Amino acid sequence: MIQRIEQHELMVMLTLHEYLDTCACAGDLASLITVIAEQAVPIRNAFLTNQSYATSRNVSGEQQAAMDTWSDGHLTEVYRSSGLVAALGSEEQKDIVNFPDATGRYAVVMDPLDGSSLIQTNLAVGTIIGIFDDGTVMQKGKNLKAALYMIYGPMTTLTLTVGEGVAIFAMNEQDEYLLLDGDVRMPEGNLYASGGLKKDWKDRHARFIDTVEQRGFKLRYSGSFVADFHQVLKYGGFYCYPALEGKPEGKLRLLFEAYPIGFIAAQAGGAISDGARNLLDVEPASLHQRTPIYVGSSGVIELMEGILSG
Ligand code: AFP
Repeated sequence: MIQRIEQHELMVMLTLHEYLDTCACAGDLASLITVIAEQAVPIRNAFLTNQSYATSRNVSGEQQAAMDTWSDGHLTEVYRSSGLVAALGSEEQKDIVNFPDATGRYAVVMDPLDGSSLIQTNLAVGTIIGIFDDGTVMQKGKNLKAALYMIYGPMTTLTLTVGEGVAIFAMNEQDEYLLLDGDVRMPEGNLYASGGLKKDWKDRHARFIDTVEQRGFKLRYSGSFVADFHQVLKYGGFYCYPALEGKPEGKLRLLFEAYPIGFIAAQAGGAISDGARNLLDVEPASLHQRTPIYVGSSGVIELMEGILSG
């Protein structure tokens, strides 16, 4: 396990390639992770010419931003040409995409551009990826072999787990990822993000939010799950998009958002729940299944489950 590299040691930061060499993951998984992570460069460059909303809607009925469709199409072609991906489940595509010519057996689940409604505001958005190794998209999140997200913010960062803890990298001027933290541990902390209109919160959710606010938790909510989660990963606390009156499944998707982020959270000592159970243990019933999400520090997730279970 790579130990945390203290600030004064930044000059000896490992590259992504060197970090993956220290992990026990398969060589073709390291290759797939690398080629996905490198797409931060073309995706970031595409923002300038893809600011608008598309006329289309995704299968979840949400209006697609031009960057949603651009990044989805770009990453789909990257998987196809890699030959390593047998199947893909994407938030932006109705059905599972199969790649019959692939020699590899990886199955990818992804939200190609999370937070796309923020692109015109220049707030941080990102790409969320989960990787299974048996060619099957529809399976429990606990079976993931790797999960990663890139955030396009003041820095371009990559947060990654291959099941051996969590590492965070930042991209330098040569478009190379350098290790910032090789052993990320989520502290308890006191930040929270809660989606949904307050008038639609269920009583027990409202009681949970009151409880944490009484304990000094402060609101940090941007509208980008991946960015809000990253803040929780670093400082502690939780992000949630709860079940709402009239929307019992909440908003976020189980496969494309909850599973990869939940796997990373668990690897950093945190937890993910739908309010009652560990979401990584939930068998998906449909590709675009939504779920209530509470993800963050293990202590506050336990507190939440106690309050929501009454
Ligand atoms: P977009 O990708 O459509 O911007 O949605 C982002 C998101 O899925 C998640 O990243 C945010 O936390 C959440 O939706 C914001 O939802 P609200 O707009 O309802 O607050």
